Amino acid sequence: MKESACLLHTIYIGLGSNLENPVSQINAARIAIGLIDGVTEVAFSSLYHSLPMGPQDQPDYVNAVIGVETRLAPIDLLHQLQAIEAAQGRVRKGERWGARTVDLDVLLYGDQDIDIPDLRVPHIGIAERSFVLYPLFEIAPQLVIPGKGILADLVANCPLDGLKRMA
Ligand code: A4P
Ligand code: MG
Repeated sequence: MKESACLLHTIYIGLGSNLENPVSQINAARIAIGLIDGVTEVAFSSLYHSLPMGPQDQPDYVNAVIGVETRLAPIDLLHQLQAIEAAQGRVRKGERWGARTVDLDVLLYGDQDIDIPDLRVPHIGIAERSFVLYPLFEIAPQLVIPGKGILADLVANCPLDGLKRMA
């Protein structure tokens, strides 16, 4: 794993689940992320209940955002997150935006713009999704999203779309 000369970055990861006890899935993924070698949790949002974006014949989602610090290279972090998805039984059926036990998206990697075959950061949907913007704003209200603008402005212009913070 490449840790080497990389600087310490703050990374935000979106967590989503709508299968097999979503709250447990999110909590298990949070623990697994904290156990990645070289990754330290610095913030974790509330859990949010959200209506499915995409196909409507699937259960509602639970979403959250975690902030971590790491020197891992972006692609290495992505591979670690994909291993966690696989360990939690994620099956990719080829349907876009279909149901899943857990989905871990790299939302932001410091202030970097990354566009390589397997990874685009900021995440492509970051600026339009209430289930990403609101939990992110809860833990990092000062953020500016590269290429998109001030997070507070994006939140102010994003309808809740049924998003509810869970107790
Ligand atoms: N990939 C590229 N950039 C990234 C990134 N920044 N983070 C690539 C993570 N992966 C990234 O992802 C497909 C490919 O994206 C990967 O191979 C990776 O190399 P995937 O997880 O296999 O597939 P996916 O998640 O079904 O596709 P996609 O288009 O990423 O979907 P999204 O954007 O993750 O949306 N509704 C609610 N309410 N809440 C949700 O969380 N999530 C989705 C999935 C749909 N509807 C939802 C929710
Ligand atoms: Mg995804």
